[in-house]
Amino acid sequence: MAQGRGSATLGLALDGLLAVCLLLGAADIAKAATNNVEWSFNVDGWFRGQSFHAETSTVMFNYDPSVHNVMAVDAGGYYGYRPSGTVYSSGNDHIMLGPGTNYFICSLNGHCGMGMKMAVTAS
Ligand SMILES: [Cu+2]
Repeated sequence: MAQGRGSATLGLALDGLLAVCLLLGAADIAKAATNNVEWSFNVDGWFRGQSFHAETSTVMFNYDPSVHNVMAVDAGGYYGYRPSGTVYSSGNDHIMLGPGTNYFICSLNGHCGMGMKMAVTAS
C-alpha cells in the first residue's frame, strides 16, 4: 500500500469511521446473529437479499439427521453437486459464516440436485 504525507491522519480518520460503523452495526448484529433454516428441499434462496456479517452471523440448520446432512463446500461442489467438504450431521448444526459466499449442500441421496443447497454471502 502506498504511503505519502498525511497517511497517518487519514488512518486515524478511518479508524474513527470504522468505530462508528461498528457501533451502528451492533444492534443489527445482535438481531441477526443466528439465522434459522429448516434445511430441506428448495431452500436455495432462503436468505436472498439479506446481508450478513462474516464471523459474527451464524446459520442454524435444523433437519432430520437420519435423512439429511449439511456439507460446507466450495463453489465447484455447490454448482457441480460434488460432495467434498466438511460434513455436519447433528440435525442442529450451528455454522459461522465466513467472508464471501458460503456454500452448503446436502450430500446424501442426490438431494443437492433436488435443490437442497444454499449459498449465503457475508461481508
Ligand atoms: Cu438431504
